[in-house]
Amino acid sequence: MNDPICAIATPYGVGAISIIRCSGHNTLKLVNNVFKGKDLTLAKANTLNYGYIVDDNQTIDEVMVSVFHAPHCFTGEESCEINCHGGIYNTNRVLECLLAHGFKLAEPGEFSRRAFLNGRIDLTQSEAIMDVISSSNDLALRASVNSLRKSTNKLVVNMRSHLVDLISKIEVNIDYPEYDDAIVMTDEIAIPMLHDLIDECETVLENSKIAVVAIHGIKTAIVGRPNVGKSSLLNRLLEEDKAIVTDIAGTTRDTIEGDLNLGGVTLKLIDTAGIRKSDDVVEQIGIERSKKALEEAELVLLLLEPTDELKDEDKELLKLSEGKKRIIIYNKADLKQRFTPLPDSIIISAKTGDGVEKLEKALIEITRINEFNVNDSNYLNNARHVAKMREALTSLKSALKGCEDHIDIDMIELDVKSAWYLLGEIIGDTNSDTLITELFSRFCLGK
Ligand SMILES: Nc1nc2c(ncn2[C@@H]2O[C@H](COP(=O)(O)OP(=O)(O)OP(=O)(O)O)[C@@H](O)[C@H]2O)c(=O)[nH]1
Ligand SMILES: [Mg+2]
Repeated sequence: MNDPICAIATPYGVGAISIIRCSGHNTLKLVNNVFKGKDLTLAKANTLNYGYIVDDNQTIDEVMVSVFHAPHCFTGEESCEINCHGGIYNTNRVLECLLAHGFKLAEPGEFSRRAFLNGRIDLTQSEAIMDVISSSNDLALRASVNSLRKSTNKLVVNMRSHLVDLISKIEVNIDYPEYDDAIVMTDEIAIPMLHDLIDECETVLENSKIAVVAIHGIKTAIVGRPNVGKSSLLNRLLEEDKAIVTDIAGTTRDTIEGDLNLGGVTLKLIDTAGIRKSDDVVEQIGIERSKKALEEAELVLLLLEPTDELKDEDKELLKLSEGKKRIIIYNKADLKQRFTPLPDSIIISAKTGDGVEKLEKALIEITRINEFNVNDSNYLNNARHVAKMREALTSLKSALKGCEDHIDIDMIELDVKSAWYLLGEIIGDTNSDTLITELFSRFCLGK
């Protein structure tokens, strides 16, 4: 498992320096065999050592080698990083030299996997490393760094600890029935605890929805009949002439996207082709794309004209967007027609900008972005974690239903344990020994 491995850790290309990472059994001895300079096997931990990589008496590169001793380094193994000059050829030559002298080429993610297997980081932290790398805005970065600093781990460990409390109470009751009547046990102990756990899971999942929106942006489709001013609204919100605007109905044929930063959060706006019956093949394809954009959208901006009369297409769009987060907008308010707007709608003029500020406020409100505090640590920002938490919630609900239906407590315990395992999968801890150790640590002395 801890065979010596190495890999180039910097991007492929020419730069100031490139780094080759080495880790595993005998790493320092093996590197020392091709290193001319100080004896690396005697070098102190966390030192930088100047020298040359030499292969068959040929000097390949002038390098600095940082030396780390187990377990106080990323992988938890003896390891080093060779800082080469940042060229492609010389770096590859150093790598080849290491491969010829006892190292294996590391697989993708193998350093992090070893860090995880050696207990240096948990699964959420290894995923956070990837999330940090792929962050594209400040919130995403801060949320990933929080997770790197174990915020997700703490959240999950805390919930699991409540689950262990419940499991231990059930087990004690099975072995030493404090309550002769199992129904009393479930009604007085299990049901209130399960309610608390379910509430906690639901709160975290609800916060996670807001977090995901805040971090990754919300897909927002602008839909409506041709000519209602969808492209004008896109341009107005983005403050640029992104989409073509004309008074010809059917101007927009394909979806047009643009990111709107609102209060530090991204709305991924999608302008769509106007919905109507059309014989034009290109327009028909555009309309299909509009419907798809609407279907996939997390938020819909449905544009109407300022009149009482709803056309069939308007009715169709109102129906298609029902149940979704949506804002109904009457555009062209500057034309000042008398009409009775639908409830909770917003009246604007994309042309003059009137009402657009109100619309922006409504956008922030509907996404509840302003409720999200990246430092709160009561959310999950990784899709896998959210999926596992959802599964755990299903198990907890099943346990609660079991209690309410007065089924055998052993069966209820299975569901509670399943929730414990599922949450464990978030942090990469599904070892039943851990449950046993934790369980017994809660029993009183002598029992
Ligand atoms: N008076 C007035 N005209 C507007 C307003 N918004 C858009 N228009 C005009 O309405 C026409 C259509 O605007 P677009 O933004 O192209 O409409 P659209 O919904 O994107 O149309 P399609 O792409 O054909 O579906 C243009 O002539 C715009 O100048 C507004 O608030 N007031
Ligand atoms: Mg348009």
